[in-house]
Amino acid sequence: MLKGALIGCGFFAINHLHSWRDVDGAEIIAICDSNSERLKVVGDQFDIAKRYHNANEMLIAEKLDFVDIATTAPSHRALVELAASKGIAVICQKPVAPTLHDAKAMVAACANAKVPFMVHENFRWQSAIQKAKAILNEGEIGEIFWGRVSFRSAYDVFSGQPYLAEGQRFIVEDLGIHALDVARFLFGDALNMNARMRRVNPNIKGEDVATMMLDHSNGATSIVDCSYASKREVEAFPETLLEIDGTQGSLRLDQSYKLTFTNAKGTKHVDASPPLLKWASKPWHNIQESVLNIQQHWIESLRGGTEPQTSGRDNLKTFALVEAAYQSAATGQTVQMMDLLSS
Ligand code: NAD
Ligand code: 89Y
Repeated sequence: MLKGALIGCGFFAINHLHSWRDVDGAEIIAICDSNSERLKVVGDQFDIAKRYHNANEMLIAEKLDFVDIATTAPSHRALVELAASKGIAVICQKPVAPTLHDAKAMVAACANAKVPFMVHENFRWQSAIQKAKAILNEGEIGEIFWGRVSFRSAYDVFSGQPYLAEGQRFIVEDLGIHALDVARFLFGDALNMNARMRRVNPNIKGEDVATMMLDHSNGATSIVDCSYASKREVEAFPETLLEIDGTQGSLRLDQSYKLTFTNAKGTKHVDASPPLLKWASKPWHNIQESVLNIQQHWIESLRGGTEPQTSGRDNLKTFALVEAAYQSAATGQTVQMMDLLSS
């Protein structure tokens, strides 16, 4: 059993802790939160006796194989660098940092300390997205030339995560980041970014609508669009929808996890509904199962000595797309990814 500790016992960490109970080969032996109330509520709920207010004290006192950081972005760099300084493998929630500069420093700190580092970028681990990827890998629709990754909702995310209403940046940094990672997962790395953004909800500070266009290095073009201002007949939260066209056919992931692909052999319909884990609740269950999947992947990567799919190094390419989207929206210009990644 690999022994881990969790830092940050807030809203989303509950999903981490439920998942850690289900992951094969790992257990959480200690938790840390600077907020005493959260420490007590979560420690009691998950029956974890070792509780710390200070991450440094916890990392000194406990013998750990890894640490799982589930705080919000402003604290990520200091906590990841702390883990690296102690030689402890580290997972960090998205967005990895407030700036690309910080993200690069975190990746460098872990590389210098030879510490495995994964960003908890979980949407690609949703079973519907995995099923779509498997169909593409089997060559069912040929070579992809166009794709769309879309997340449009009017779900109230602010009651559970009030900080989302406060930042100058909102939907691309918080949610679009997942859709951009899914685009990279399905269509490959991006060469450039064009983005347009706006705020519709007057009660928040950041943008809640974004439309992004990417050229991928294999020649495909994609649209990644997200909105928290889209009132639909049936609320879609938190489903990521896909439209993909290839030289031999097409694939669609429509609302209610309806996956369809068409090629010369005809059309196939697949129910890509996620499992409802025993601790999960709708509509969050597709996100919740992806937390279990990514945490299991982390343990397998640690055990096998392999780089996790969304390692810090890999995630720089997703996070740079976020930065590029804000730059492009602010200037109206195309942003070349090479310029951001090499600077
Ligand atoms: P939250 O504010 O509810 O919880 C954060 C907790 O961290 C708080 O209890 C706070 O007291 C604690 N904390 C902050 N700094 C600390 C420090 N230095 N040491 C110890 N404790 C500290 O936030 P949340 O909504 O749970 O979000 C946490 C992260 O999870 C964010 O980065 C968010 O973007 C991410 N998130 C990811 C997903 C996903 O699907 N991957 C979904 C929701 C949220
Ligand atoms: O924080 C966000 C995330 O990562 O997934 C959905 C969310 O909770 C709200 O946009």
